[in-house]
Amino acid sequence: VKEKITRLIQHKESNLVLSADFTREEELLQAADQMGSSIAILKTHIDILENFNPETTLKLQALAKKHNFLLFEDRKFADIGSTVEKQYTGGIYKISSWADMINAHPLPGEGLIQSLKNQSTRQGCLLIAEMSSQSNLISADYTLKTLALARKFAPFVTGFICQKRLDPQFLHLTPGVSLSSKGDALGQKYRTPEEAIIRDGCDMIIVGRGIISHSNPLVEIERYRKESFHFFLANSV
Ligand code: 5BU
Repeated sequence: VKEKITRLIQHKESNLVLSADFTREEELLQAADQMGSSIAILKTHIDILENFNPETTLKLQALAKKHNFLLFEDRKFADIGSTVEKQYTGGIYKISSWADMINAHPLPGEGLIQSLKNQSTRQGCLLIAEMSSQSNLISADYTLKTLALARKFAPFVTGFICQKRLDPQFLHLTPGVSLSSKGDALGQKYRTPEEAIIRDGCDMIIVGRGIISHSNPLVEIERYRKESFHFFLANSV
């Protein structure tokens, strides 16, 4: 999955992940169709849709194919392996049937990652090694232990959700990026694409409200794409 993403970034000249945090299916599908050409990955929270239906993910897959992006379901699995297996493959969302990428909090330990790996065919997993929110409970030691788990489960573990580069053999996707805001009222902390990529060494930026809450998302997304791809290239020389 890592090689696939790296090729996609070069091909689309985009290291941008759109966090499509919409609560209506029609808004999610419209954004995916209108902005799909600007992104490498579409990140979903499928369980926040109030009108999810079995066709939603088929339509998302069709748009992913049309615009050549990957689907990353930000489910943040964080339970024992046995429970996670059902959350991943079952329920109404059947995440393993459509998502190209998933993520997990490594807190429960190896059994969780093994369970996700057992149920995956083509998917890659990102481990949450750090968070963007103010006063989160992740310590430097926890991050190091996450790195060790990632090495053990590579290449199924493709990379990290993190705030700074941890190990160049993995992809580093970072949330908490905005060109217009420093944070929100509930502890989210933002830095700019330049800070995230050049200073902190991340490979891909995850942007939600900076784009989708902007008065002109279609213009704004191209601004994020161009800026962040420019910094991506500067990092890789
Ligand atoms: P925003 O609108 O750009 O703030 O959205 C950020 C997204 O990234 C949102 O979907 C969160 O669930 C997600 N996120 C985050 O913001 N910070 C983290 O540390 C992790 C995920 Br992990």
